[in-house]
Amino acid sequence: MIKKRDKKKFIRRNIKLKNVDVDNIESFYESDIIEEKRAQKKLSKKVEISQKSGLKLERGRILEVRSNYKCLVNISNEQLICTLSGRLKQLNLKTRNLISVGDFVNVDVSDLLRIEEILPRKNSLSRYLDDSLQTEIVIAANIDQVVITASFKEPDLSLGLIDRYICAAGIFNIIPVICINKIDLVKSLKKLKSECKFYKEYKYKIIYTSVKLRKGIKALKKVLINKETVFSGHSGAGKTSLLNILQPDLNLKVAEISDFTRKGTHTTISGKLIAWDFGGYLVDTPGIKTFGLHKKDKYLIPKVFPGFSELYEECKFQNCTHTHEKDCAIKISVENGKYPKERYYSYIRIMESL
Ligand SMILES: Nc1nc2c(ncn2[C@@H]2O[C@H](COP(=O)(O)OP(=O)(O)OP(=O)(O)O)[C@@H](O)[C@H]2O)c(=O)[nH]1
Ligand SMILES: [Mg+2]
Ligand SMILES: [Zn+2]
Repeated sequence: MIKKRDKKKFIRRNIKLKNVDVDNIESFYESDIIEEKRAQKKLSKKVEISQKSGLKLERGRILEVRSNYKCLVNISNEQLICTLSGRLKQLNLKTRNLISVGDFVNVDVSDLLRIEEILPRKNSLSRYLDDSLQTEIVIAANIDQVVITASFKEPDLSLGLIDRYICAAGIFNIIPVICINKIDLVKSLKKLKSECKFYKEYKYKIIYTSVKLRKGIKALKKVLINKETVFSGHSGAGKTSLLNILQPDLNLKVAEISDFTRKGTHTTISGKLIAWDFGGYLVDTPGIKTFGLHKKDKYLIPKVFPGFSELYEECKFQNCTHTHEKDCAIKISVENGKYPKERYYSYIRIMESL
């Protein structure tokens, strides 16, 4: 049953929706963003450390979130288990994602190791659940790039998922790198490359690898040097296997062949930040089923969807959604075969899901 108060809110929002005229759709999204920013400001105020006396604060970085209140933190090159302060613990329980692997924190080292403050993030790679609140799941914070790890088979390649990651990378200002693993299971590599040629044509970095045959590993390593990279993708695609081969002493746990199911076995259960011995950092993460984008970012998708950034400025309308508008450069490109239909349909599916 809808509570009376919620019901009122719902009706008010509906009225607002009715008043939006289509040409002015951006201002509607803007009001959402202002709301969101206000909420964030409120939260960061709460997170701000109170000037308690006697604290001895040291800067650290979260290597792993082990539970709702325990984290492995790097402080001056030492790996230490720290707990969240009572105040942060409460907030973390509410938001479920207050703290993430990659976060910079201030830890009180005067007595017990307590995380007192979470510093503002440069960025984060986040996905959102399909619930009514679209709960945010932070995959990693403060990173340079994401290796979108897919496999040709076991589990099957999903270009739709790659499109979603590229959209998120555009929204969060992260460099996307596509890695298609398990090419030892491919009958014709030529055919696979032709199926994915779109990404190369639109200047995305795409690397084909096989852990089994040790193929493509050098090319992958080249893009990782001196960067902070999160590996994300379906469970079972081979994220951890790739990391182990890139740096053999990592000895991270990978799925046993006998465990294998088509959907993966979720072998990695928490995100881990680790230093490469060749410079830079990696974050290994648990596999995901789907990558949900947030409604509030819907207005950005027409600009960041793969291949659109080079085209959308030629659309007649500045806020073109590339669906019903006249003189849309993207629809024209689809019609004359310059932009692939399959990717356009993938775009439509994303827009409809929001
Ligand atoms: N044939 C083949 N199998 C591979 C390759 N890379 C990894 N695998 C196998 O795929 C399975 C899953 O590998 P993981 O590295 O655990 O996959 P993951 O992406 O880390 O999975 P999660 O931790 O569950 O998200 C394991 O049985 C690996 O041995 C490859 O290049 N070729
Ligand atoms: Mg793994
Ligand atoms: Zn358009």
